[in-house]
Amino acid sequence: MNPGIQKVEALDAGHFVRVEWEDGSESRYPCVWLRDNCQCPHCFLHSARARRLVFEDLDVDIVVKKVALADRKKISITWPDEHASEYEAEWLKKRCFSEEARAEMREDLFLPERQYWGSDLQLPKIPFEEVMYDDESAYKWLCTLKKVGIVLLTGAAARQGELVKLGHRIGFLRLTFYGPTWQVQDKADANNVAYTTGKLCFHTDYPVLQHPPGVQLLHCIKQTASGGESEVVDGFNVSNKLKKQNPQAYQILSSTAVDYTDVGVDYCDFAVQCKQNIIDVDSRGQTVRINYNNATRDTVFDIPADNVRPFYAALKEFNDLLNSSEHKFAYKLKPGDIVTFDNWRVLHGRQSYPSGSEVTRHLEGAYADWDVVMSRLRLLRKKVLNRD
Ligand code: OGA
Ligand code: NM2
Ligand code: ZN
Ligand code: ZN
Repeated sequence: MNPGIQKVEALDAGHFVRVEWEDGSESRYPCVWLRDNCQCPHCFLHSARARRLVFEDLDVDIVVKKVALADRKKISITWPDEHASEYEAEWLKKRCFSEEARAEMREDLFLPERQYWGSDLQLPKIPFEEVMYDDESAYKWLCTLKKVGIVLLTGAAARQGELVKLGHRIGFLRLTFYGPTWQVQDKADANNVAYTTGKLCFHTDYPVLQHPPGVQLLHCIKQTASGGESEVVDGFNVSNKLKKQNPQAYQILSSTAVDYTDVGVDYCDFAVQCKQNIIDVDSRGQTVRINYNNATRDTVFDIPADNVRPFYAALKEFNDLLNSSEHKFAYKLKPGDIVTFDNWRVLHGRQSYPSGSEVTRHLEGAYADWDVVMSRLRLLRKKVLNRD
């Protein structure tokens, strides 16, 4: 179990509180943070689990007047204005500022662990029914989706409507200009290249949106006899490879804002424009999102003329790596299959298939946001592991 508190004292002229735990370890808490996070009903609205204290009322130079051990599971602090705060041992332990404790909390909240893959991918599969009715299976689905980036759900009915059910299971789907769900099939006067029988080279969906959908769901309702095979590639894995193999190309793709455009009519009329780096990197240098759809890359290209050729050379390097047999994984969807994948990480494509007067291939698609998916994952974890 969690250790109790052995000793508590003020340090640095009252700017810090030091807690000594029963296992001999220690934690240091800045007093401004302690005051800011007073859990009394004046300072904290427990029904909303949110701070009531307004920032204007926080003295950022505050020091403790008195700190004491209430019992081994609680400390109490008296502030200069006589306001009294209490903090529980377990609550404090979780919020310890040490590097290790923060890393542990970070992993718990965000599940940053990644399993990179290439052509060796063992495509994770879970029955659709299980995910719908069993919390453990649903938890497994979302954990794997986060860690590996792709999960195939099998055995759904081969008719429209299964994705709406899956959306309710998560919370809600992401509405876009293509509708709450959308039908991937050959269409006359297609408003998107996806709605033809043509080949789709590796892409992420919807980089023309400022916040592209985090998760994509594709449900196979009808599959053509020849052609129409699917391909996926781990964009984070390939981006790491590019960085090693050609730092210059990586630098260009992670710093050049590419124009994207999408104009047309579907759910309603639209004229969308956005600038995105093809490789988005966070402050620590980790690739966090791929924004690449060659079809919607604008003819307008708002960079100096002399930078254009180097950009194309860099994109060619990346595109070649995506398509190398070492990196890509091919499969063919069957009616009743639902492929779910991280649209910020996994690039997907399909082979062309014969066109004709009849519809020989039909997928229903939908999007969800990572905020919604991660929220459901945390709630399922709590239920399944029976913890807070
Ligand atoms: C799409 C897409 C894949 C397929 O509609 O954006 O990538 O197999 N479709 O048709
Ligand atoms: N669809 C499949 O970026 C894109 O245009 C991806 C989106 C039409 C909803 C395709
Ligand atoms: Zn208070
Ligand atoms: Zn797509």
